[in-house]
Amino acid sequence: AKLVLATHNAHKVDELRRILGPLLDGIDLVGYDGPEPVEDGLTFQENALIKARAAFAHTGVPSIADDSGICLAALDGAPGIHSARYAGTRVDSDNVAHLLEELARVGADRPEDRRAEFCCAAAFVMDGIEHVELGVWTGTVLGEPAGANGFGYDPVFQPDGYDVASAQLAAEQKDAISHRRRAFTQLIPVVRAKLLA
Ligand code: ITT
Repeated sequence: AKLVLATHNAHKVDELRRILGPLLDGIDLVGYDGPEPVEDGLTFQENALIKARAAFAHTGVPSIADDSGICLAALDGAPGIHSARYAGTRVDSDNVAHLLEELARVGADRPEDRRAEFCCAAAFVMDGIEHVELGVWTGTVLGEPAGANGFGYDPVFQPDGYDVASAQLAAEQKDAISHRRRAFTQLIPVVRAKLLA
């Protein structure tokens, strides 16, 4: 059975291929280069469904999608669903710099003021079926970037239980505990049940 992965973000594709690999026995995961829908949902879950629906509509093949981002209580949940373009561009280092500026602007200096959640919504759409799962990874935003692994906000996200940034974890370490892992670990049994039924 074929399954379309409806993301254009190469970093997500890498992580998802690693995370999903062992779970996809009997399923052929293919990329998506069709049109990107307008992501006008108000939640990660809505936007993940919008992307999976668009890929299914365009390809006719059952599709999965990832919508993700980082949320800070000190910033009323920002950048949230706007994480990819928080600084007005898609440049990761600009987005990280903007996040640190915003935290400085509101005086969120102490670690306890810098609590953060990475969220990932994983959606599955095929004929007559729509399903979405949310994965959350909690931590703290650091004062300055560290590490070169991962992407996006990984250089300033210190996961709970670790004393390094997510960008200082090996790929397999991040894959084992991330918001993306949590969301897709919940989604894939549903995909398998429907696809291989
Ligand atoms: P697609 O819509 O094509 O999937 P995108 O990059 O536009 O790709 P999103 O709208 O879901 O996807 O934005 C996700 C952003 O959230 C991403 O660009 C990062 O800035 C941030 N992000 C998500 N997961 C992350 C992770 O594991 N590590 C670091 N940053 C992450």
